[in-house]
This record gives sequence, structure tokens and C-alpha cells, in this order.
Amino acid sequence: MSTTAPPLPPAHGAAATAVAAERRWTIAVGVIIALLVLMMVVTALHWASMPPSRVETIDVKTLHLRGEFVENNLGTALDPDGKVVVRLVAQQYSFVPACIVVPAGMPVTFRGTASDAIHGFIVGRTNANTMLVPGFVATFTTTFHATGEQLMPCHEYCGTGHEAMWAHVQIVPAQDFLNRARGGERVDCVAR
Ligand SMILES: [Cu+2]
Repeated sequence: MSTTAPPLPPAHGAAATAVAAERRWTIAVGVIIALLVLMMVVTALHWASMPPSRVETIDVKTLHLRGEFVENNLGTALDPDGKVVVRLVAQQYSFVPACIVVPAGMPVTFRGTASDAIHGFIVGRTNANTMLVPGFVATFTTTFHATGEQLMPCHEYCGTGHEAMWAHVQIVPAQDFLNRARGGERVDCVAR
């Protein structure tokens, strides 16, 4: 013997309310998806029509063999046109050079790249701050006003040794720097 529960009476009012609510949510979600797709299309078209103005690439595989970032060209140079240029390479888990010398009160251009993973640095509490991405050269120019020593930590997580990845920056009086760099050699403060 089996007992079958009598069918529930059709709840017309409740069902209609549920269907109407579902329809409203369907429309709301559809509008949100359409907006997101529109954002992607507009952004893609904008980037396609206005690519970044200056992207400088470099071959990671030959970084240490030839070109601007060979080891004996790293450090701070006084270029023939009087520009001060710091060239550095970031690698797991150090910066080369590990101690950088810059003059106070003069524009200093940093040119850096990475040889393995994405790194980055910030110099103390100054606005010198960039990412270093393998295959690309990061460049910015800044002026340090106060002399003294600043810490320069890696600020992009780059692996298990990340927290030990530091360099030091010595900001020296401009005349001291010019005296050391005038001969064309690369200046740094790495203990040898
Ligand atoms: Cu790093």
C-alpha cells in the first residue's frame, strides 16, 4: 500500500513573484556583463590606438655578455654630456652594484633591468621607485636633495630570498661625486 501526498495547490501569486524577480536579476546581470565587455572593448581600442610612448627592450640572455649592462659598465657614470646615469641589474637576490653612489642636487637618471624574475626598488623615502622586468629597461630621472645613506630594498616579491634583497645608496656632495667620476670610470661604494 502506498500513500501519495496530494499535489500542492498551485501557488500562482508566489510563483509569479519568483519569476518576476528572476527576470529582474537576469536583466541586471546581463547589463553588468554587457558593461564589463564594453569596458574591455573600449580599453583595448584605446590601448591599440595609443600604445605606450617608450618601451625599451633588451635581450636577457646576452645581458651579461655585451651591451650597456655588462658588469664593468654598472654603477654611476658621468656621461660626456654631463648627465649622471646609474646603471644597475637586479637578480635573485641582489642588486649589482649593491652600493650605489649618486650626487646630491643633480638630476640622476636610473637605467635598470632584471636578469631572472620581476624585481623593483625604492630608495629610502624618496620618489625613486620602479619595477625591473626581465627583457625591459626601466628608466627614470630624479634628484636627491639631502646627502646621506639610504636603503634600497627590492619591493616586488621575487622568491624565497626576497626579504634579504637590499642595496645601499650613498648620496654625496656633487663636487665629491664629480671628482670621483670625472675620469670616466663607473663609481660605486661596494666594499672590495
Ligand atoms: Cu627582488
